[in-house]
Amino acid sequence: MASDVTTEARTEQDTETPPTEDTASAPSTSGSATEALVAAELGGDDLLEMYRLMVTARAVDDREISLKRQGKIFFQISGAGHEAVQVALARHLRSGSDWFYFYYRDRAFALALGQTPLDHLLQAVGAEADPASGGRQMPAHFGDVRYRIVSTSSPTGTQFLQAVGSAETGWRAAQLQEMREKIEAFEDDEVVVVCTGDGTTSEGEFWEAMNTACNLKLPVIFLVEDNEYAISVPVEVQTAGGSISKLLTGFPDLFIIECDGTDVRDSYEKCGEAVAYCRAGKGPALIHAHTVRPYSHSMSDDERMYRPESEREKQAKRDPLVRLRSLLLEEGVADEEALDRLEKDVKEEVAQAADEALEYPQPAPETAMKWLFSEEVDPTGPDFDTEDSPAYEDDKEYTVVDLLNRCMKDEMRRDPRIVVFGEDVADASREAALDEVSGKGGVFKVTHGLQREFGGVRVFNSPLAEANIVGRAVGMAVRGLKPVVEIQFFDYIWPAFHQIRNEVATMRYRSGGNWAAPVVIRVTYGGYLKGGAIYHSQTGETLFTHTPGLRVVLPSNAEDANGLLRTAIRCEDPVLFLEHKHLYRQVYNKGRYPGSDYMVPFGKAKVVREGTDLTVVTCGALVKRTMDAAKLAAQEGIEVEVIDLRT
Ligand SMILES: Cc1ncc(C[n+]2csc(CCOP(=O)(O)OP(=O)(O)O)c2C)c(N)n1
Ligand SMILES: [Mg+2]
Repeated sequence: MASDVTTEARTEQDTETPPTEDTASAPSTSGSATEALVAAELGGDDLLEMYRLMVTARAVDDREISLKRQGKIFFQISGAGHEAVQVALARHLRSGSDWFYFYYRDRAFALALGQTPLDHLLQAVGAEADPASGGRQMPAHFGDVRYRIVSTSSPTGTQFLQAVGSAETGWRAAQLQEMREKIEAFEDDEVVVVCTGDGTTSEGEFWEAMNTACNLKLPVIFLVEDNEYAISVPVEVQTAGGSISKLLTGFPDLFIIECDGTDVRDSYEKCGEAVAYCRAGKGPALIHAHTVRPYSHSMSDDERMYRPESEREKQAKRDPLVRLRSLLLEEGVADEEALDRLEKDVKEEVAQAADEALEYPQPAPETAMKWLFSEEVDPTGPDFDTEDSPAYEDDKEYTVVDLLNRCMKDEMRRDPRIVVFGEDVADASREAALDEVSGKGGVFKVTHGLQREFGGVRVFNSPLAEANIVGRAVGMAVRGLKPVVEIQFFDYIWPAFHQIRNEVATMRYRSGGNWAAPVVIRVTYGGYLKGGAIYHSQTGETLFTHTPGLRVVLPSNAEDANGLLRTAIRCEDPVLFLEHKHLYRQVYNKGRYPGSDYMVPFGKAKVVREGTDLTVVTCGALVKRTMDAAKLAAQEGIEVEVIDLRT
């Protein structure tokens, strides 16, 4: 292997005997994974095919750069220097069947899965026909339902937990036939690939994802494309010890391998081992690929401001296109003339695609709000309004907690896609204990008995990590599960705010309706608790009502809570369902069980008191307080109308 990077293969770690410092750091040839490697050697035709893809990716970048200079597009970020490992890994994967969470440098990867230069250029020009976002995102935010490339967003690092959630969907469905039947084209040995730069591994969500992927032994391939910089910040500032793969040593069942990401052969061989390991169900894999970044971070950056010329020259020699071209010549796969012709043809093809893309219209201004919510299923419409025909069984009165719990039970019986998870929501994670204990079922008991009835595959505890809960839920929802997750206290929702605001709420919109994350996030909020103090009392719903793409619900009584939660679960939009803690077990807001089809639509407020002098518009726990005040006002002859917003 012609390489100036040290490559190192590390075998699956034996979980029984944790590696000592020596064994953990010693390079060794891989054992079981290599044996499972079925990939054949790369032949001349394979190398040529890979070269064509890499040249195409670079040509698209170069074309975009010239379009940007001409003012015809508004931004450019390239995949230059990362192409080799991407096309090498792609050869081990099943396009249209495995799942992909990319980042912005994965152009060659996307092309290798089947996308065309036109697909990418349509996004660059902001065309409505852009398959990734319908003209709603910046260039290089890849996505394509045909190839299971889930919509890429701009925040670095949000992809990891989503990839875990998508892998976990298969893992759970494999254990439950009724769930499996609902998951589209599910395969037992499928893998989920998630890509990242070196800098982005510093995000906390990377570590949360690693933790869960290892804990559940999920088939997630983490590809770290390490170009040694995150914009201007070098890797040794970013990562303790300067090597992410060394830092990860010790994660159980994680297969770790390094490769020269600018060398197709080395990358192909090492990626093959990682894929074989994951397909065999042994756990997740980390491919640490050493790449280069010959074109600055983006066109908004000039790396000469922080990288000396000598360093830039050194990396230019490792440009994967230069290296593969030399290899093809050295091995006599093609001569100079043939390669020149190939490059010329590709450039012409890409130039034509660019001209074509420029002819496409951008989305019309009146479509600006399209895909904020589902265009097909409208939870504000009559299909979700059975409020006037409750099917009461008897006159018994139940609390908010009772009727929320009842709604979840009804819905879980009806729809095997529903999974419930969060902190302490299970009855007992150690299932053997269930015979002897009554079960926890949430710190406020709202999920009590769900695990006992529906099992641990559908009802389970998460780690104590709120982004983990919501990020995984996104990855499950894009695959068709219906996660109904719990954030234990509103005061601790902030680690998940990033996922909620930038991912859950935007998934449908930013992908031009191709992907959606209809997650229900139940959250306890509010106070009136003795001793709740500042961290068990917050409301803060306005931050979410100002998040486009999210529905926010605040029920004030038990019947509404039941009907609104059913709407939240059955609709196709993401919902933040706020449950005021003080309302959970009051007597005044109890209600009768309204039947398993009772739904209150979103956007429909309720006049809870008639009045002609004054109107108070309120919601949640303040409904009762307002009613009390209205009674006092009535004694003074003032008739107050009270409206409960509900959503
Ligand atoms: C959460 C978040 N923080 C900051 C940014 C701005 N940003 C975009 S790319 C980038 C550097 C990423 O570096 P790395 O992960 O090494 O990937 P590379 O660009 O080097 O391939 C930064 C800071 C962002 N998009 N998202
Ligand atoms: Mg980097």
